[in-house]
Amino acid sequence: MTRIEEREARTKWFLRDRFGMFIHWGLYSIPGRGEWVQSDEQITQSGYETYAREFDPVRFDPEQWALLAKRAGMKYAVLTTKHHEGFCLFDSACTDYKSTNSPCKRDLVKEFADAFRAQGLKVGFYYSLLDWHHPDYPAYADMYHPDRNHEEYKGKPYRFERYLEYLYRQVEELMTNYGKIDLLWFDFSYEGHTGEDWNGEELLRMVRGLQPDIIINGRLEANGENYGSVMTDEPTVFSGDFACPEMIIPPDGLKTPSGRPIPWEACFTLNNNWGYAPNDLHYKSAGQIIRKLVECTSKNGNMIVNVSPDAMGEIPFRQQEILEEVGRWMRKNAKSIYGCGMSGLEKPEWGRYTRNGNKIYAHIMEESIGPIALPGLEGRIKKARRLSDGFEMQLMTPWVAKEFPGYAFMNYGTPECFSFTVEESPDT
Ligand code: JFZ
Repeated sequence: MTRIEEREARTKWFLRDRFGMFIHWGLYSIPGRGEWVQSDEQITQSGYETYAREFDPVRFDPEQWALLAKRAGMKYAVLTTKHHEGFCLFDSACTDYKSTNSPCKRDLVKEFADAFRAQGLKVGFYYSLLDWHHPDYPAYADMYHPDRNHEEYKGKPYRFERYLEYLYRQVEELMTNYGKIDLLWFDFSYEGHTGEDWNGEELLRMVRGLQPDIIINGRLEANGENYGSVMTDEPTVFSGDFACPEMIIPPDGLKTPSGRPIPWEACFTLNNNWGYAPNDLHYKSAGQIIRKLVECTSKNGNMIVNVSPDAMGEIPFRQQEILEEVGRWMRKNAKSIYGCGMSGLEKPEWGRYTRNGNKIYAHIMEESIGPIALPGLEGRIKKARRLSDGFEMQLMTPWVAKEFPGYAFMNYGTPECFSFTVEESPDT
């Protein structure tokens, strides 16, 4: 099998599942001004470390998180095992900067993995390549490494190889001590960095050796703005299995130059922060999330939606509410998402199609005051049923249709976004 065929085989479950939960959690949940706070506000190392000495999420109940994800219709979850701040939510033997060494005393990664797996969800680990805490992590730019902006640190020598060793050992721990891991999400390579700079070949060989079925994102050599060689017909070892556009949906999905679909997963925040930020109340509505999920599916992509647990370990109530509402829609309509992808039909003006085999799902997103027109489907719809309640959607009488060749028409009048099934004849 070629590398690209292996990728297609590995990502089957992922592309079927379509919808996941992202979880950004770390010491930054205490200041509550987003996960970049240490860098944004130039907080010194010793200043930031005080958070590690108080971190104690006594209300962390991973089963509740897993149940929320499940009720929302999500099929997998990705937790920040270590974000850029460097604090580990797992019991790493390589550092003292970890949850088991804070008042918390718990291996949060282990509890997360066990609880999500027990609920039948796939388990993913986010691991930051950047590490603002490690003394041998090079300055990304002074701007991104607060300590190096302080006179005493300027020009202080560091040995990158030691950081690479640390990175390798920690990823090895994550791939060894927590059972089967379904997904690994590296974050991220920036100007000038490539997969090689992270000793990526050895790193990936180790990961795939320990977790043969794991799928890995492309950020070992890419970021949220460029996708790297995952986009080519001949991916390298560093390419990863899927691209991860950030807060954006590629207008036409993603394809290699020869036209093979590239697996991708768009990640979105619920408000405007990944990390806990209680003063950021700019929340997206459940309807917006649903429409984005439909859009991703209609373009052969996945969507992963972020929650930001607070320092006590609880997912903010507003975030829970949004996901519960998404879940109410998913319980009735998920057939139009799981296992679905591009329809091959022109995008209709009232919404979007998704497709699974010869079933087409029409997601009506725009209010209509009359019958809606389905381009390209004249004479090809065997029957149409609303997904949510099995209601028979009436096809318009032929005398109207004959004025508009090529179109089928359906009587329809409700303002919300919902979906119905049309069965196309097999010859299409
Ligand atoms: C990264 C992180 O910095 C961020 O905190 C969050 O975890 C997010 C999911 O991933 O954010 C990025 C990384 C790369 C780019 C933008 C945001 N980029 O290059 O455009």
